[in-house]
Amino acid sequence: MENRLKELRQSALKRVEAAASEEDLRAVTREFIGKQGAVSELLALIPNLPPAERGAMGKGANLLKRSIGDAISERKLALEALALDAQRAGGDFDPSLPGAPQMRGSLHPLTLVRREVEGIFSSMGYSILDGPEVELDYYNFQALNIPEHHPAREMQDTFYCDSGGKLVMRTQTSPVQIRAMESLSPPFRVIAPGRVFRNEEADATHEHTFHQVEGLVVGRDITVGHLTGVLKGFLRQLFQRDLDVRLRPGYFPFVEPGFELDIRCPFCEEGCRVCKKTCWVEFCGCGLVHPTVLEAGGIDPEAWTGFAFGFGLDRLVMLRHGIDDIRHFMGGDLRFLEQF
Ligand code: FA5
Repeated sequence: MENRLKELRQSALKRVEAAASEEDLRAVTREFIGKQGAVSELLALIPNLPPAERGAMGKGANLLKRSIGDAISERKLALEALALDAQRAGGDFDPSLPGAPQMRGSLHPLTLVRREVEGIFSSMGYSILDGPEVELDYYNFQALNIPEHHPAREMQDTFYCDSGGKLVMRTQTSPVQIRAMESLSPPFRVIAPGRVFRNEEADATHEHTFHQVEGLVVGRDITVGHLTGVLKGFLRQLFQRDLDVRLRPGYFPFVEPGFELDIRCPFCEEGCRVCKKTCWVEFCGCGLVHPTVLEAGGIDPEAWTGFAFGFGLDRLVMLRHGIDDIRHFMGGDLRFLEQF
């Protein structure tokens, strides 16, 4: 039996060495290590051997099977390399032909507009800040003048991350206001774009995960005029023309007075689908920073004042590109994404 193993090894390796094509290699595989090949035949004889010899024989036959298999794979690679060399040498290979086309990705529309927004505010001297998406209740609510059990908590359905209610998925980018106040000395101006989360059912204009851009300016004698001036300047650059804005009273516990700022519909004069025939489109919540919030951020409200705003980036992108359903953004449909 041992001699048979040796013989088989020698003849199989010789055949592999001599193989000149894949077809030859397939034949060697069949004859030696296939289901009915020589090695399998040998394995079938093992039960007839004396028990003391069976183990060594089985091991030897399996090793042989593996080494023939390895030799076949090696020879296959060598034949492929030879074929490529021959093709190149024969002049059929044209290195100037274009390669197989590759699928190219593109930036998401939200990323494109976020970068544009960051560029405009940077040009106005604003720094760009980031904040954690999993946030302490303290920053998301308490320090923003929304204590526990305050009815304003009902305005934003919250995903809580722990049973104690200390950790939340941030419902707004406003907590970055407090983090900014803690880490910067006034005067300063910052924006903080980022993802926010609300436990809401999705529809054409609402998502549970969406994006906001927060703005905060702290300085001396800040007024509502500064606030509207900055937002009008921003909108002028974004839409490349002057757009009227209007303020309506709006309640946010962290600003006083607080407003909703609307922009005149960029698409029509008499009312259209986008502005729902009102000629005005809601743009953001905003106001002058509440003294209690400045204090929570470690800033003296007697010496400093500020304004803040927060707008939904998704809705802005929808407005910009006439997108009718917010769910397209995270739907993963390439036909939508490839348009940007
Ligand atoms: C706020 O979140 C305040 N933090 C904004 C603010 C900042 C006010 C600073 C004052 C000072 P509001 O809940 O209205 O406010 O959300 C702001 C914007 O987020 C909305 O105008 C809207 O564009 C967007 N938004 C709110 N909920 C959703 C949602 N479910 N899906 C998509 N966008 C949303």
